Amino acid sequence: MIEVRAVELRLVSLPLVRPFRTSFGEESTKDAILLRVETAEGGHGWGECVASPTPRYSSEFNDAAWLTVREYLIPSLFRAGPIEPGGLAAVTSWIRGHPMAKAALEMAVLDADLRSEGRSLASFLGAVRDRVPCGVSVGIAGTVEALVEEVSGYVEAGYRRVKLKIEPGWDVGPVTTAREAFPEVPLSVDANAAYRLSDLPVFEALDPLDLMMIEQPLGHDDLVEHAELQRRIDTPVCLDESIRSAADARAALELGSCRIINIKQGRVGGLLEARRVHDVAVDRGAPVWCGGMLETGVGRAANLALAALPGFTLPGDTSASDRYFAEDLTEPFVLGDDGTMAVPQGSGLGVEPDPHRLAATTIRSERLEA
Ligand code: SMG
Ligand code: MG
Repeated sequence: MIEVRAVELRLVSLPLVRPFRTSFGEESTKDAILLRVETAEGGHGWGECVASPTPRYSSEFNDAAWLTVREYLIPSLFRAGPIEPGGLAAVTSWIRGHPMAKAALEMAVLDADLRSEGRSLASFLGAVRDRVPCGVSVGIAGTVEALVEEVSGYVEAGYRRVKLKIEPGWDVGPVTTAREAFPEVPLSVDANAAYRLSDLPVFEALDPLDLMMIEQPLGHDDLVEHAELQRRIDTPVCLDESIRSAADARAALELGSCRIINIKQGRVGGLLEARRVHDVAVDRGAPVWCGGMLETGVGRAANLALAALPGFTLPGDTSASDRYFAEDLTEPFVLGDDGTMAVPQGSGLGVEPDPHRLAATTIRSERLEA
């Protein structure tokens, strides 16, 4: 049981080592809300919200998440008194939507609870490995030369899979060039919902390139047209944005909308729902992998714990700290020469943000008490 008595909200901004461009825009800083909960017993826990500054990847965005946490989630949590972390969803279920805000709070509550028990998040979730294979996500580059150079660096670093962001006008050409330059490297593409079913010729042209998957090619909330596309191409479709719950995962796999699922705990409302998505996929024989939202070390620790579950059989977007930041908030996560990263084994998340780094990166903070 855990009783939260105070919560600190904090918006941090970290410069990215290189701007990250997707089909929906470019980011040159990582702006994230961090939550620190304090318990009646004097413990604490951290959570990171994966929302972005603008509602492009999903309808959530930082200012909205901040308000959701402050006005609705925290008052509900304070009113609930002592709860099991698994009971948080019931306490906040009256609040429709806002999965990223809910996930951040659940992460903090789980971290506090597991710290007090001296148990790691990985062990609590059911991890079966202590290192996980890592991939990297490469933004839309200015030129194919720049793309090949960037991919070379990641391949040399040891990443086990390279995902290329695509959009109309940056697809078959650059992906074919990358395939020719790196014939042996496991490659995938991610469109972030930038295409329509009428773009079938693009996917037919990508089909012979031996891609591991095509991620979220069509509408962000579509399942039916993805099923139609999957019937027409051999390359597995992977869904990201379209999977917001275990129920969505079940629907997608039964409809044939995808053969692979990208699991992001924030997108599905938390680590516990993420585990349920994993379980649905394992039951149906579909591989899953851990997605990324350019998390700081706090959220990265949670992703690595999740990626250690048995069904996460494909490399995730769980890259090393130096792929994102010159200086992370926590001790940096480092890629091993074999392209794997260690799953944190300490209590809870197993990491703690550095107070000096926090002070240097915080642009807004607020404290709420029961
Ligand atoms: O964390 O390395 C990372 C980024 C992985 O490509 C990545 N994420 O659609 O999968 C995705 C995108 C969403 C980024 S939105 C900020
Ligand atoms: Mg994606």
